[in-house]
Amino acid sequence: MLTSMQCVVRAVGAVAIVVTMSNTHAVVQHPMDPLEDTEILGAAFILLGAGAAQPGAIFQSIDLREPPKDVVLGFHPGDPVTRAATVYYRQNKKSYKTIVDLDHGTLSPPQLIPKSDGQLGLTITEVFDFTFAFQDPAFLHALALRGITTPAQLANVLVTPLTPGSFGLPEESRRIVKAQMYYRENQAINLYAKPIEGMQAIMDLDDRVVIQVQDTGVLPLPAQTQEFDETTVSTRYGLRPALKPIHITQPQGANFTLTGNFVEWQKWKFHVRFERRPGTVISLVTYDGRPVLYQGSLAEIFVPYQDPDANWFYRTYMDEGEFGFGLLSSPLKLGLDVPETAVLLDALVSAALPDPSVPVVPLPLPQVVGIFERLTGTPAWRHFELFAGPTPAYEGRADVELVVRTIAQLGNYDYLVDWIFNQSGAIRTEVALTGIDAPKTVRSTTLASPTAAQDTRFGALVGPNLVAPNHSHFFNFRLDLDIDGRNNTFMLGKLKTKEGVPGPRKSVWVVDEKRIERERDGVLDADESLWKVINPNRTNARGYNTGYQLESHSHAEPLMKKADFARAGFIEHALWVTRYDPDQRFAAGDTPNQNPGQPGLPAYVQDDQGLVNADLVLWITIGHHHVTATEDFPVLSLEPLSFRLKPVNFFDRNPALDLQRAPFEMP
Ligand SMILES: [Cu+2]
Repeated sequence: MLTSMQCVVRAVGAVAIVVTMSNTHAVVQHPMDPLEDTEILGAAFILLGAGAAQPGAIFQSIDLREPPKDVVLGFHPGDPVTRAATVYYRQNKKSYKTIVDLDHGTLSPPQLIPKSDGQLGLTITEVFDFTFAFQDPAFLHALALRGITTPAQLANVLVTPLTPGSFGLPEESRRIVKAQMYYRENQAINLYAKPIEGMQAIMDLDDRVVIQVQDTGVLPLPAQTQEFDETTVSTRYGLRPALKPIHITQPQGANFTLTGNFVEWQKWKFHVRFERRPGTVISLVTYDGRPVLYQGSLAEIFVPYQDPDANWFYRTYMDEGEFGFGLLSSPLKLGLDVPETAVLLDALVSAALPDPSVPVVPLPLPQVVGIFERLTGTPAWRHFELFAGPTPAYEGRADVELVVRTIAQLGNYDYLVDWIFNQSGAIRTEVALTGIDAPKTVRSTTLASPTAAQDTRFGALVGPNLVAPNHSHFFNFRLDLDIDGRNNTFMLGKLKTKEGVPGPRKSVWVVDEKRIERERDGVLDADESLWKVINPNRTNARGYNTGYQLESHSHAEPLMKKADFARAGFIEHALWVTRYDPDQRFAAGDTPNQNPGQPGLPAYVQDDQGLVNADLVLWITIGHHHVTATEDFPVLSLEPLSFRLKPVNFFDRNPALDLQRAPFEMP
């Protein structure tokens, strides 16, 4: 096997010097390990060297292409590691996909992505600089109508590029963003306090021009900033007294180990890597050596706003596929974002940043993954027995969890994603929303204002002259379960009322279970269902097939007509069960941006593959309908959503029975 460095040298001799200088990384140890800087650059140089891409191409993404599952599962430490990358790039206003074999310096024939399959997600190089807008007469005219004319005032205009969704409008035939402008005077943290409302600029990202400025009428800017730094809050509203110190200490160190990218804690072992689009990817999860989850990752985010205004209707963001959850992840602060005992990991992703020296920038993202243990302050299990004898009996064990956390800033919002492992064999995945509601400038200052009824039809007044329109947040997660091995079966349980039972009772509830045979029957809603994946070839001591149940704690219905979310068709059902396909990683497909079709899960299940005794992937959507409120501003307190995978007949008894009494238990 060639090293990636040799590939680079082979691809383009001279330019490779740049690469050599940055080759300071540890060698790849496992097929699931993330791409290194040399591999990211190597993939780009292979494309350039082969003439598939020309200088100036925008390498939208260069991500690890995992080896086939057999290869990964058959891998032993020290074996040669096969490396490949999936590359999406933009060349001469066209988008292409190819797979680069980093071992041999070859590539698959680049596939043109037609507009009917959508656009690539945005790149930093395309949205970095909007100075061209300030040369556009219509743009300047609309600002001038709002009293923004002098160079100093124009320098305060912040242009935010918003993805346009897909509504069959003429401008959508081009690669565009719709820009919302904000006026920024001295704001440091809340840049969204003064929306320049009624004005929208449609920009062509290829031609770097404003193609249309829409003006639905001038509204005065809100007078007040909405900063939330300690000094501003202290001056405006006052601060409560400071807390006395609270410290979390682990005097003998953490109970988990990190070897390469593998984490081991209690009986769990898993691989962690970080990717540009999904952020943290958890792979090869085993409990006590038994396979549970081959891979779990965030598979899409969809955030449709619920305001039909000409400047708001299109705001139906696909935060992962259009922007990149990993790319926009931010450093974690010890003692605040994560406990002071957390271990922070750095990551590296490909970024199309403007840099004349390299075709793509391997962008280091410091401290974006936090791993820590958490004493939850609740028991894992307990029983108090009053009637045990002369004195009551008590037996219980303290609950400790292991958390893997990432936080991304997607525009005004901040999203936490936690993968939480517990001692009872369960994995809980939590998303929490914080950050700033996207606000809209209005005339009203209170509900007593004459315009208030009109202004608050689709949202709440969160400050003087500011309404936060209602919206939803949907998160889809891809769960490639391998319960005790690859061949699994999905069982759908329904709780039903059974009448005509013997004795005085008129009814009881019972569980009706059936096997889901094919993909089109594996499209499921969140009623009184039990979703279970079993291994039909394995049983526990009681004779049950070993299994895991998936339970949603945060289901949300679409509440819109299908035409308004066609490209996010995954939200129409709470759960989709598909047969494993390495090319299916994202719930709305690879290119949801401006996608006019119904990509992703609705397309994946078209071939209606069999699901019995097969390699299954579960796709769960959790969501939150955000009815905005005054407390959301100027910054939103954490709003949590979650789902959980829990063992069902996987073990012969409570797996946490073997917990020792904790040394921190008080007498
Ligand atoms: Cu929200």
